Amino acid sequence: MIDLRSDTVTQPSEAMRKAMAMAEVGDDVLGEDPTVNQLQERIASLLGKEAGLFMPSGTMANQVAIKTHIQPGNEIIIDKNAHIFYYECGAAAVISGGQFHCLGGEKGILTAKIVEAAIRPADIHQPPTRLICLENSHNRGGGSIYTLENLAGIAKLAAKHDIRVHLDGARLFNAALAAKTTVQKLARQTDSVCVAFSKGLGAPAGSVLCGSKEFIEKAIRFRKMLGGGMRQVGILAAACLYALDNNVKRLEVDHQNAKRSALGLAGMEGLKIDPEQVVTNIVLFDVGSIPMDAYTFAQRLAPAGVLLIPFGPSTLRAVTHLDVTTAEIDKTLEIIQQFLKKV
Ligand code: TLP
Repeated sequence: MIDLRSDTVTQPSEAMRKAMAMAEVGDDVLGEDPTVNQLQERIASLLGKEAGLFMPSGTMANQVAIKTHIQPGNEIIIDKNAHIFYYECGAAAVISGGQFHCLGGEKGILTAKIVEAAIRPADIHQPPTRLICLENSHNRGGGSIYTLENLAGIAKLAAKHDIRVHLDGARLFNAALAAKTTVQKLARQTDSVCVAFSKGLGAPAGSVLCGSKEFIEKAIRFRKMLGGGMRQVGILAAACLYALDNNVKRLEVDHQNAKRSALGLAGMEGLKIDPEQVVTNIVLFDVGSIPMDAYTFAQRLAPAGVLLIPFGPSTLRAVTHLDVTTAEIDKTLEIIQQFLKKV
């Protein structure tokens, strides 16, 4: 089975499992897990932040960040397709009492100009804008990315209005690679940032939230409140450290495979995709002119050996990752071509 539903489906390799088994551990709620501490310090320094905090998931990292940044009734500027708004169960409303001000970025990417128009004036009738949440790369935007200049423009605007910026960098390493910059340059534009290890980097779980020392000291309490305080969790942190050492550089292969599949799909009758737009490891394509919705397409394709995820009524998503080879991408294209002949 060629599983392109997400880069979250990757299996920990033998070597990663060995690193996990050998990890030195301690009680992380007491701050005594040496492997977790090593990971937190390493990521914070890599991202140019003062401190880092290990999280069980990207969702918790985002939600703890929001809780740490805002007060109930505050407004959060966000793209309407951002993971935080679209896929996190309304958590910011439940946990932080935040109100979203949703904007429509181009492929999910906001600009200072779009954001500026949404910042609330000092008017007692209106909710104060306190936070801007950005996503890089942007999942529902098809792996689209922020240029460093664009991020810097938003950061400058936010600082002028005393608004914080949080970056959902679940796929920040992919974004930096595609933007030909470093994760540090991107992260430096924001007050807080989280990166995930359970996506393209291939670890079974784990995200790290980074920010100032003061921010992380506050965030630890919220992580505990939400049940994210874990004990001998160096076992997971060891997988993340292994991923950092071994799986960052190879993301290039995933990007090449994504481009290869986009080019292949673009040549197939009935499918709509612009390969130029595919810059990281996420491929979105449209089945618009085929008499079948995306859900049925994915369901009927599965028995032929390819798993995709429906991402809208006529949109499907394929994500490349370390458990899919270039040969399997070619096989996928063959299978889809055959499938299209039959429908
Ligand atoms: N994304 C998952 C699904 O939830 C859609 C996927 O398959 O892509 N931020 C971004 C940008 C994400 O894509 C995800 C997961 C998260 C946060 C949440 O991470 P987890 O699953 O660790 O809570």
